[in-house]
Amino acid sequence: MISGRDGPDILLCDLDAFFASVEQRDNPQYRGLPVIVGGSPASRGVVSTCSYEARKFGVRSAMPTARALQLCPEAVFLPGDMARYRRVSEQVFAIYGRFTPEMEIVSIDEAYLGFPAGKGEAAAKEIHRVVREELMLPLTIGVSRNKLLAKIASEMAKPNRVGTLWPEDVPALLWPRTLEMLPGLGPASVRKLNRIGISTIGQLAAAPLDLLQKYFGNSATVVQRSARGIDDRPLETIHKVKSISEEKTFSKDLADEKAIRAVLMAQAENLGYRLRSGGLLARTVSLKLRFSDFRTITRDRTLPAPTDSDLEIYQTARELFALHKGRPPWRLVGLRVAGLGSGQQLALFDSSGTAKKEEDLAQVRDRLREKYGGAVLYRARSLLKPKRKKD
Ligand code: TTP
Ligand code: MG
Repeated sequence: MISGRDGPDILLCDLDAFFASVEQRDNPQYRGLPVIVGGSPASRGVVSTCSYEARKFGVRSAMPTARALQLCPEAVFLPGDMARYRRVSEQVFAIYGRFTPEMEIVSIDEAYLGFPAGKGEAAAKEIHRVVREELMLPLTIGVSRNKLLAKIASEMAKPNRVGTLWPEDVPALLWPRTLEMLPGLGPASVRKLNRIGISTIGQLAAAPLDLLQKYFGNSATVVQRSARGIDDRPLETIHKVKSISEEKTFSKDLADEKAIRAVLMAQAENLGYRLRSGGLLARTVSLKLRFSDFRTITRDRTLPAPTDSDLEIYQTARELFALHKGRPPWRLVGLRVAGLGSGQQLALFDSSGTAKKEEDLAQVRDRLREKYGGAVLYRARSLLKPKRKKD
């Protein structure tokens, strides 16, 4: 029996050669060349990742960089820029968030997404297209009915494709493959199994359980269920993210309250956008201030109802600032929203239309932002900020 027929469709989205792809995108002269991103060979660094061109030479993640450069002396070697990769990663996850709030972030370039049964494959194709068009990054998406098969589907489809591995295809497509294809089975386990004559996933699926128990103890059942394509692990969705924050340190301490409020407005807009992208609502807003003597305070407020509204976050921040601003100048200002949960915002002010208009404006802004990247439409107040530093 192969389970997973009743639950949602699951996608595993994994960017291809992520750091190297960002470098090739941002430096067109590296496109088509072997690129290695990693620690310096002089300090015994290791390879973080390498482009598919470099993989042809046998270069792999976690290999000493010195060894990688021996294998591929003509490679472009780069130390990497984590801050930039993190920003790109956030942009990618924000795109996923437009399609579903059911997102489990696994790593900087990998996330599981959930969709209603039957909708996953079409969503995957659309996500693949949007990521290519808007961010110009290669992405592989595996589609199935559970996390395990979605992961295997992506491994089979790599690079830059959408692939499916439905439970009913497991006997034909998965069982003939060797054990290495099964995530979670380390090289030591593979060797043990090979020694007792099990070399394909099909053989593992059919092996007597008591034989496997000798080698795997209590894990034998899980191992065999994996070989049969069964996996009941739920998505650990983004709702478990506890808080989202924005902060800014000024290059010169700021004494102008209006300028601080403009920064708060921009931060509230970013937080509102990030909440809406993830289909989340926040219960609390907290303000962080650092004074010129480095004293730092944070002050929270719980909202009457959960929100994803820029304006409500801003108004709360503004009130907190008025109450706790202390003595100028300020060195850092930050905003955080916490108590996150999923759901639609209650339309509290429907009769007056205020809440509705606010929501419409936020939606227009989000669409523009998705189209053009970064914040494009500011409220008048954000414009007070003299020069918005783009980061
Ligand atoms: P992966 O998704 O494992 O690798 P990748 O995206 O480079 O290549 P693939 O096409 O096979 O998915 O990891 C994502 C990023 O994490 C990768 O670009 C660099 C970083 N990373 C390390 O820094 N060290 C490592 O050992 C690995 C595996 C990844
Ligand atoms: Mg990857």
